[in-house]
Amino acid sequence: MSVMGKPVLYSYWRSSCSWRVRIALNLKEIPYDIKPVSLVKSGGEQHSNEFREINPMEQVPALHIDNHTLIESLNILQYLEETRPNRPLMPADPVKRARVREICEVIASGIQPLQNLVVLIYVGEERKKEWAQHWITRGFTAVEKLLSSSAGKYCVGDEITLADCCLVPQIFNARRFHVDLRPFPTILRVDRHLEHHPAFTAAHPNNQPDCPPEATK
Ligand code: GSH
Repeated sequence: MSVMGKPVLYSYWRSSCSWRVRIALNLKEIPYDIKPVSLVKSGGEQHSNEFREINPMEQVPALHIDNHTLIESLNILQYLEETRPNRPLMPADPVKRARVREICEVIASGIQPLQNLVVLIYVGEERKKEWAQHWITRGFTAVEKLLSSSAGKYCVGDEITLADCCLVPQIFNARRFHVDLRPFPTILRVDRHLEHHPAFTAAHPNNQPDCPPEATK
């Protein structure tokens, strides 16, 4: 029988996709080690030959778990849910499950990829802020509408789900790009309920081992 060590998360402190997985690992109380991958050092360690073997998309996160290395944050979240069903992060009701996946998809397919580092580099320094603001605002307009009928205390009802794991890091990115969040009261309400939750704060970029000290000032 093979010995399975602690899961290892390839993560970057400010990566919203890594943060999604950190939150889920924390909520499910799965101890893990972090292997930082700097997205900026030497042109980005995600582009190294070594890391390309781990993730051919040259992106974080990747999670080494149960003797396998998994990529794609939503896939990783789903795997954790299927293999560690304690502290469920998906509702039992099929319609609510669909609502959770809907919110995850809008964020993970409709917002985050458009403001990812590799895209912003392509868009260029001059336009990147306006570009990110445009796409985040457009996506958050949809998320706000979805939450207006699904949210209780959290994105879907009153239990924390995978949708919350995706939303909170995306709000952080919105603030980073100075998006006006006033038109999104439900998003802000859910954020207020989660910002001091220990699983979310432990996963926050400022609390990561690779967070540069100047970022927390
Ligand atoms: N669909 C992927 C997932 O959900 O895991 C996206 C991963 C992704 O975009 N990761 C970003 C990244 O590694 C950080 S949040 N970017 C590196 C780059 O743009 O060069």
